[in-house]
Amino acid sequence: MATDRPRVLSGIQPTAGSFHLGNYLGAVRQWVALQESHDAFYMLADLHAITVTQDPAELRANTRVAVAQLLAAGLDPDRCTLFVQSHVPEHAQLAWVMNCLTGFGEAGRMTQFKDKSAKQGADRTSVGLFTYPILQVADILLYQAHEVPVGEDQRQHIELTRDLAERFNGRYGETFTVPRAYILKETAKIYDLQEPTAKMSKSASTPKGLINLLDDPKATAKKVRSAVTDTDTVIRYDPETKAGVSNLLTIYSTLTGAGIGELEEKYAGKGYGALKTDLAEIMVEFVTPFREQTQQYLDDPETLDSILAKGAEKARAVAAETLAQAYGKVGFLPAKH
Ligand code: ATP
Ligand code: LTN
Repeated sequence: MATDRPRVLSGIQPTAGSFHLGNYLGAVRQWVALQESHDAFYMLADLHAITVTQDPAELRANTRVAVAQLLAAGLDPDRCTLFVQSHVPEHAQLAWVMNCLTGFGEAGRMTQFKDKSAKQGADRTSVGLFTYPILQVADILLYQAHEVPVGEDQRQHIELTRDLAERFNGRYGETFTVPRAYILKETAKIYDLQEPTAKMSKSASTPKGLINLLDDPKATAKKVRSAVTDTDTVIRYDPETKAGVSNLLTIYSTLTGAGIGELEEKYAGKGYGALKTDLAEIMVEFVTPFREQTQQYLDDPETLDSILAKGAEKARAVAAETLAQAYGKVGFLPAKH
């Protein structure tokens, strides 16, 4: 793999049985594209997954399903390094160092933590959830990543990564690359089909507006056809006043490559029904082979395991070198073997 390419790193949590359309359009699609131009590292963030209560058998199964989906989406283990976070112990090791560099108040200002802990209540919120963003910082800095492809909801965590990289470099000398968030404006935030002002999320209050890629395509088509729009009938991209239609146009445009303007023209005077029916069909054409390919990968666990073993080995080589540098800078006495 060419090492003069800029580096990207990103991760996704294996916390659900299926990725949703927001995960795919907001993040995974960019991962696939970036493996062509970048030295790409992609990770199943299983250490992050246990910051909320997890069933061990489900976590194991979901991790495999997540790997299979990433391969079905187009990640190629010959073009990127695909690995499981817990297979690379350096993540937890660097996270400790980063924990000690982060202010308590600073961590307390992370909005995702505030939202999630408010929902769960303080007593049910783990300290792991509190330090979750700092583990994410370690994930990124270990690989000296230049860019981090994620959805808009992760921007604050990337800002924290930049702050901590600069703080460490300032205190101990140049060690870490300061990364940038790679967030495409068009797909930074995909919205719930029933509640088009809320982010599409696996933890939505009802599954009706959530498109899971592994769901039955017929159910998916139905969800698209019953997406909430507005009482007007004009098909125009205007996220402020026409959130539902604009979301559908974004999804349509990204999946087909057609420009938004082109779509506005195509559906001028045709009404929402036509747009939804066509988009439902496009979705079915997208998810049907995706599901089949995911299943094929799942049916071959030896291949999955060997991909992950190779990925962990490649990831560890990079992570170990960065960790050794960081440990040395902090003043840890080198262990003699
Ligand atoms: P949660 O239910 O906790 O909100 P999630 O559904 O957002 O979880 P994650 O595993 O946290 O899923 O996200 C994985 C990746 O997908 C991240 O890069 C995130 O920014 C992106 N992402 C998630 N939801 C969306 C969305 N609605 N639009 C665009 N990107 C998204
Ligand atoms: N918090 C991220 C998942 C994640 C991640 C990372 C993303 C864990 N480590 C490192 C980018 C870089 C999320 O999507 N919820």
